[in-house]
Amino acid sequence: MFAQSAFRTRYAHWLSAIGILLLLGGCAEEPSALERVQAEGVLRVITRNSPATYFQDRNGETGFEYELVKRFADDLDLELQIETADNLDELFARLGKPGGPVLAAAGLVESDGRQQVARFSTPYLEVTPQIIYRNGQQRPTRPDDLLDKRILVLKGSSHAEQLAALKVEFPGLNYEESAAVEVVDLLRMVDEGQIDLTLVDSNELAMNQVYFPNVRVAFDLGDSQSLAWAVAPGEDTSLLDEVNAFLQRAQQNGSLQRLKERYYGHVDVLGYVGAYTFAKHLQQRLPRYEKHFRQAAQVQGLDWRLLAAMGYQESLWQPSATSKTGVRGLMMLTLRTAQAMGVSNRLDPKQSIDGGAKYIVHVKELLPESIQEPDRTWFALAAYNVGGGHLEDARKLTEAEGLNPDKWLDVQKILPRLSQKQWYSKTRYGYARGGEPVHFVRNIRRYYDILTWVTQPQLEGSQVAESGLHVPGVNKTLPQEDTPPL
Ligand code: BLG
Repeated sequence: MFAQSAFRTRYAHWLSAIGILLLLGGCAEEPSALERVQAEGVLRVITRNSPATYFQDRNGETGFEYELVKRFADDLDLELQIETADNLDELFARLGKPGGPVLAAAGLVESDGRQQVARFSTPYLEVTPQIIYRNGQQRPTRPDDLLDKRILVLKGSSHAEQLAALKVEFPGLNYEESAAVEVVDLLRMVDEGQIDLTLVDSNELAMNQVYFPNVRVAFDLGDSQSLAWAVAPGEDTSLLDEVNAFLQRAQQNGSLQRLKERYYGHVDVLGYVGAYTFAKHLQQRLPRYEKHFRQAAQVQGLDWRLLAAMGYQESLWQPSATSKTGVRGLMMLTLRTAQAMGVSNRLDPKQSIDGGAKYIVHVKELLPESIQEPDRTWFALAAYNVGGGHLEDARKLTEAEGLNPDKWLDVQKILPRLSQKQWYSKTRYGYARGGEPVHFVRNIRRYYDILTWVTQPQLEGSQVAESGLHVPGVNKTLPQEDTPPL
């Protein structure tokens, strides 16, 4: 099937290529940028390798820019080829070179200095440049507080341009630019006290706050700015017009908004305090249990990061956690579940993790065949939390509403009804705190995404060791030995 559609696609491209040649022969006009891309059947895009743009995760290539540009390529029936530049100067230098990338999708601010090197699309995201400092240091609140500080920004960035403009007003301002780092490195350097301050865009911070417990926003430097895609400068606007039409469609059909929520919504979901608390626990608690998560996941055929995400949601990775209802341990097993899974001591973290892993596989196997992945995993999590009986009740109510009982998006809308008498009185298993599994699944999915980003090999700067948690862009392994509890 794939081969057939690939054949058709390629065939179509040849036809359009022949069409263009005929056109050329007919009127000797140069094909437009868009026609050239269509004739070749390939969209070459240049980006940066960072969590906010493009990286590899458990499912392959991903990232905000990647997903958006992939939709654009799909809309035009083109194959997408991504290249990455080591720094921004290189990115602009390569854009539009013969045989090179025709489009840059890399979280680029449309700044004055860049008008010479590129033409920008309509904006797809508004961001605010933010001065970042280290928690515990005196918080700068205005531009004069930046004097006599060690400030580092990306070479060739809009932030370097902003600081250059500020230096005209405050000649005592000093800052450095580096082409050897990415935004994650800048944030890490602030986090670890190697530099005093940096300047990054609000979306980059939102995405990375969960890795760096000590970084804080000092103040916004100037007004919000627009991120846009870029093509090479010149008269030909054919590709840019197509890009703009696509961005407008993505805006109107809500797909752009959904993408923004997925990538930049952590802080909205976790809150600022939640985001840096998670970062702290990632460094101080997870290393103690990572080995157990990996082992249990291997035995049960699961992704260890999903188990770790469950453990964070259940207990914030605390083995002695106890709920009001007497559920206990790192994976919060009820006494009944613990007994059924052969767990003799729920407070033993290894036993708890092994029991939790076994139980999630067990409840997943009991789900109807009609529920497919990835929904199947989300349903299994809900059953882990609220029980299979109540989940089945919610699925029946979902069906009665004309919604799809095999889709998590639909069932999660109905689950909260299990705590309202008018609804639960009609069900087999009766009352349940139906809102709880909805939060449970939403949070775990969020933690799972974050853990996936944190542990991706590509951003680690060094070869990944089989165990040991890495922070993206950081050439270090966090300690495995016990650290004092918070
Ligand atoms: C779950 C059990 C399910 C059980 C449901 O409760 O515990 N899961 C585990 O033990 C892993 O087996 O389903 S049943 O066997 O079909 O009845 C329903 O009873 C645990 C949940 C309960 C929840 N945490 C794991 O997610 C919990 O502790 N909720 C109370 C929070 S508090 O009291 O408000 O703090």
